[in-house]
Amino acid sequence: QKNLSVLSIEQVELAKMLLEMGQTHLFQHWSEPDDDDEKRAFFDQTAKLNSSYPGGLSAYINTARELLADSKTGKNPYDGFSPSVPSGEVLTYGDDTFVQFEEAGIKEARKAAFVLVAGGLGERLGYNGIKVALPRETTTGTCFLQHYIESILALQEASCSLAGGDCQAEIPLAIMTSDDTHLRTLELLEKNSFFGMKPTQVKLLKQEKVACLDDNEAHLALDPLNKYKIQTKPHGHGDVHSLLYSSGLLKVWHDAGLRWVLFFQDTNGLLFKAIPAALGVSATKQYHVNSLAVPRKAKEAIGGITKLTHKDGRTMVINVEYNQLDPLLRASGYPDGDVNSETGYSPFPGNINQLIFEIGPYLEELTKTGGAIKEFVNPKYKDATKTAFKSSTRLECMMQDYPKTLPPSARVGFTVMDAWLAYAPVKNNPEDAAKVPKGNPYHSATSGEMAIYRSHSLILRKAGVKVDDPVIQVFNGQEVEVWSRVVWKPKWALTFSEVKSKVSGNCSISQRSTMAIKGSNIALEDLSLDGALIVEAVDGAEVKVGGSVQNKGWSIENVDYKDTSIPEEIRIRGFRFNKVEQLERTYTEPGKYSLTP
Ligand code: UGB
Repeated sequence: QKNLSVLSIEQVELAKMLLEMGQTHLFQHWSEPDDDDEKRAFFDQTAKLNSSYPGGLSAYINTARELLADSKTGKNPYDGFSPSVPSGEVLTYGDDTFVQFEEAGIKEARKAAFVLVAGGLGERLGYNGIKVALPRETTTGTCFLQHYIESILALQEASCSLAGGDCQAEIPLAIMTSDDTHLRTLELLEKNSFFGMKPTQVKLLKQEKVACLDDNEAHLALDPLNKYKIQTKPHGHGDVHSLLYSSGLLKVWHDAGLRWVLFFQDTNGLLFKAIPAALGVSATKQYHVNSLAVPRKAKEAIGGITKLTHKDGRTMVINVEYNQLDPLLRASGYPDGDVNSETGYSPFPGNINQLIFEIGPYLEELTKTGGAIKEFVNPKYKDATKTAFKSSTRLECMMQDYPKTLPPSARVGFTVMDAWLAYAPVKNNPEDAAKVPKGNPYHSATSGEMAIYRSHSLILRKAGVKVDDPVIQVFNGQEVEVWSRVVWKPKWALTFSEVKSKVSGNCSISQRSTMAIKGSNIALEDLSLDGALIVEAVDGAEVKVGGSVQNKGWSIENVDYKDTSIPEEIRIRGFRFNKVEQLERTYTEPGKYSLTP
């Protein structure tokens, strides 16, 4: 009572709620003559935990009790549902349908907003910095965030010029950060002038952590180092929905006439190759929800898109997370669980967590739910009695679970594209990547970068360029295909039609070559490249590149991830370039140029 007398009315209410919710233990030591500041800090923290969770802490504790009870009895979250393989839109890169979807997507892009979820620290990768600051590839050294922003700006420009060039669209970008990533993300943006985006175009939304739970009764855990602080842990990427709603940003976008919101993750360097066509599918099929997927290898750490049919007839098409797919299949008459079919892939398409929602229905749904989505709990029990935890746990949620609460009338679809085109995440550290079963993707910094080169090489091949076959090399214990190191800025080409329009005659690129195109009006005509070629041009400079370019080029050196004399972002790849010789040209003034050696 003595302590409560110094509290505000709101704080007293909060304390009462906690006591009613069986959290008396939080106050047991409060009669000790500790500093009042610590007690005030406790209430500041509790008020924040209360306000940042839809329904407040009491809702959190109630849900936790239910989910912990289900977990204790071993209740299967998919009880009553049986899985089957859903049918979706399967695209083939470069065919007529694909090209039409890309065109439709570019047209729609000026009505889109992008949301990058970047609150995770990437424990599996073990990198010390924020993941969006990692180079997407080391030929140009462009980091993920720069590449994402440049892609959005290129989409904006392409979409506006398709609309006749008179549109003022500024595609907004929201970035969900957390205490682990917020300051460093802001610093990266500010240091680099937002990579060319207007600062007002970018909004950072910081997710808060949630309270930890000590036991099956959902007693909130106190921080082991501070008895006036509740221990907290990340709640997962699903927070993005409640943040977009509670910040009012979604409504602002809706009121501004935007139609689509596109969610994406921190380290997929290929993603924007898939965006135009996927957005085209959403617009053409009028999907409320469209998930992007790629063929999935059994046991690959990406969720499987699954059709779930309930005994009562309900059906939904939803991601089943990678750790749940195998037990679900085994429990539903597939005794082998998560295995490849005769195609060499899992029959369930792999979720790459690139989601496209139509804003109208999305905002309508969030107005009902406040952005709360289905959560789960994953306690590590001390023993089989499941009465005590090894360490505190918390509720978690995933952004792709959003459709779980939608009515059957919602149009929920998915779009499958080739993994070489759409998916190259950087998630695993070198040691773990090297242990990935042969034939499954490594999802490492090594494979992530090599996938960029493969994708660009394959796209050029489809556009008629003769690109040599790759060679196989081993870096950090991972066997990868090494294609010609071809990269281009998003403004050079976003779609297949754009690539084709910039390549003509007989072009060829040898395997040992490097080519970086940094400018929008650079055309390749009868180019034969055997070495390294770097061309940069300002907007307004039109450059024709052709003839035989031959030089010593850039060689690839192995580096060991354990060699701490090498910067972390390089050594986690297992290789670096030795820039022996290159033809490099930079055009800084508008005009017409021809580059022939
Ligand atoms: N993230 C946050 O912003 N906040 C958080 O609290 C946690 C994460 P992971 P995960 O496509 O490769 C997902 O850890 O969760 C951000 C899908 O669930 O990289 O293991 C974080 O910064 C899975 O179905 O991935 O697996 C990052 O940008 C599959 O699709 C993003 O959330 C898989 O991704 C993902 O976090 C995949």
